[in-house]
Amino acid sequence: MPLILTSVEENIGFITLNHDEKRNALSEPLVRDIIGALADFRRQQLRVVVLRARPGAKVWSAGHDVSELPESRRDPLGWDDPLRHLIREIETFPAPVIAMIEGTVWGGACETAFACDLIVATPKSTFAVTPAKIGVPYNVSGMVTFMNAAVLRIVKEMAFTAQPIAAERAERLGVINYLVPVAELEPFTLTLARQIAANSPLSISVMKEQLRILAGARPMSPQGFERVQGLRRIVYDSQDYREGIQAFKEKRKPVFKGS
Ligand code: YXS
Repeated sequence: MPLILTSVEENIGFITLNHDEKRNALSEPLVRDIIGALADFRRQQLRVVVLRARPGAKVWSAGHDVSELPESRRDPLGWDDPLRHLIREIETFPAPVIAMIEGTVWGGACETAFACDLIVATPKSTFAVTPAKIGVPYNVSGMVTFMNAAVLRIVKEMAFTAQPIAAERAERLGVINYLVPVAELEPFTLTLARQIAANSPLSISVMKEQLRILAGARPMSPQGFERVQGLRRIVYDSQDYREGIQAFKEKRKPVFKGS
C-alpha cells in the first residue's frame, strides 16, 4: 500500500496521506514520498498543491514518527530530521500549498499544517502542539512556524498544555482560513485552489517567497541561538526525554521528574 496517493487535476496537485495504520505519522519514508511528489509537481509547474488525508480520516496526521526519534543525546529535530526537511519543502515550494484538514492533527503534523499557506478544516478537526506531552525540546525554526500561525499567548497555551484546540476556535483565532462542513470540504477546497490557480503564478510565487523570508526574519543573536541550543540539549539529554518516548512506546502516561 503506498504511503501517499497523488493526482493532478487541471494545474492543481493533490497529495493524500495514505498510511492510516500508523495514523499518517510523518515517518522518514512517508516524508520522502511527499517531498518526491512536491518535486514532481514543481517540474510540472503546478499552481497549487493540496495536502490531505483520505476521505473520512479520523486522524489527518499523528505527527513525527515517535519510533524515529533518537533515544537521547542527539537533537531530535535537527536540520536533517525528516520533519524539518518537509517543513522547508512546503515553505519553499513555488506555489501555495493548501492543508485540507479532516481529522485530528498532532505535533509535527500541526507544524506541517501551519507551514502550509492556507488551511481549510472541518468542524471535528483539532490541532495539538505536543512537545510538552512527550518531553521534546522543539526547535527554533519550528517555534517560528507556530509564532507565525497564532498570537504568542495562543502558542504558549498550545505548547504548554499540549491539548488539542478545536477547528472552530482555531478559525476564530485566525489560525485556519476556513471551517467548512465535511461534505463541502473537497468542493470548497477545489474552488479555492482554482481561484488561486487562475491568478498569476509568477506574482504569487514571488509574494510567497517574500512572505517566507519576512515571516522568518526574527532577531536572534548568535549567543542567543547558542544559549537556546544549550538549553535544548539539556532537555534531549534528560531522563524526562527518555521517559516521554519510552512511555509513548509502552502506551502509558509518562512520569516527568524535571531531570
Ligand atoms: O500499536 P501499533 O503498531 O498499531 O501503532 C499504533 C500507534 O503506535 C501508531 N502511531 C504512531 N506511531 C509513531 N508515531 C506517532 N506519532 C504515532 N501515532 C500513532 O499508530 C497505530 C495506531 O495508533 P492508535 O492505536 O493510538 O490510534 P488511535 O486511533 O487510537 O489514536 C490516534 C491518536 C493520533 C490519537 C494516537 O495515535 C496518538 O495520540 N498518537 C500520538 C499523537 C502525538 O502525540 N503526536 C506527536 C508525535 S511527536 C511530534 O510530532 C514532535 C516530535 S513533538 O512532540 O515535539 O511535537
